Amino acid sequence: MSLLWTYHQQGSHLLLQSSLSNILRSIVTTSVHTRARQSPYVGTKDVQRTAVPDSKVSWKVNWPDYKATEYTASKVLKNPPWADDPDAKKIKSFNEFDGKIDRRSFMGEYEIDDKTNRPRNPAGRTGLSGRGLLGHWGPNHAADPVVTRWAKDQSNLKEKVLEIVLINRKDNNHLALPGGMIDEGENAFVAAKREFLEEAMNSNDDAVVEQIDKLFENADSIYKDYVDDPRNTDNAWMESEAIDAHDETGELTKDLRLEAGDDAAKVKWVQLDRVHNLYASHESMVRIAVKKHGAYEYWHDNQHSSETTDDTNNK
Ligand code: RP5
Repeated sequence: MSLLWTYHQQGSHLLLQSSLSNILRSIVTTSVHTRARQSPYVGTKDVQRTAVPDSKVSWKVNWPDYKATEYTASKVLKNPPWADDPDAKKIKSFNEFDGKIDRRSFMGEYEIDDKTNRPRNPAGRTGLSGRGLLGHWGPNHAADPVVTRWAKDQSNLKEKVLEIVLINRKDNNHLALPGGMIDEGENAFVAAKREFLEEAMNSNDDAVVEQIDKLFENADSIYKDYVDDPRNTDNAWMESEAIDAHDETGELTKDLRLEAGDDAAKVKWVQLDRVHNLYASHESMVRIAVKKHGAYEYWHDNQHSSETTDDTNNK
């Protein structure tokens, strides 16, 4: 588990905020990745990962015969601007900034294979070597906006329920936070706002940007960690920082006109009154926000909804 501290400058006060995310995360997440071991590999019909049982995920468990399936998508091998050179030996600066590319991990220093110069996934074996669909060897950094407010109709509820802005991803229709990759030189707050504008508002009009700036004015970092993303491999993996923008009174979001854009097929407000089958590690991020705001901890009651839930509204 990463031991990070988040510093926020608010007015003239420098607040040292202990990593609430790490404490809460340990309560709400499981310890081994599961989506990062699924077959066939996402986006393919025939790339099967080597099966890795829970007991052998950790690199500390000796497995001399372990041989992962090698796969890197052809669009990644073509070396587009967002991807690294196919030869990991060309990368000189792992575990630090490499020009504008942040190759540090929230999980601490990761190991590099002596022979291949490939980084080793700090969360353990995935059954797949190479980069799959990911551009960078090692960590690939994302930011996830967690935009919440209190559900409007609380009359039949015993505890206060939050609602949250979620999208359906275009690539797999999964219900997800409207997050995305951090661009070179960006920080997570800027990236989370930009992704929210692109995927949940489909707009960069000045008035809309101003509205979202206000919504994120008191936003907080609540999660900085590994993500159990189905694209992860033994040598490339997702990490994310989740940014919590909570609208306590409902005033900041009452005129928000949600519209899906970019990688999002749909966008909606979703009530957090049951478990939704969210993408990657988004459920963990959402639970941290729920605990932080003292809302109904829906996961204690064993209800589960399909990922295309109906209890949504767009106003
Ligand atoms: C997840 O993938 C992150 O948590 C983030 O939501 C997302 C970033 O990837 P793209 O949406 O850009 O594909 O692991």
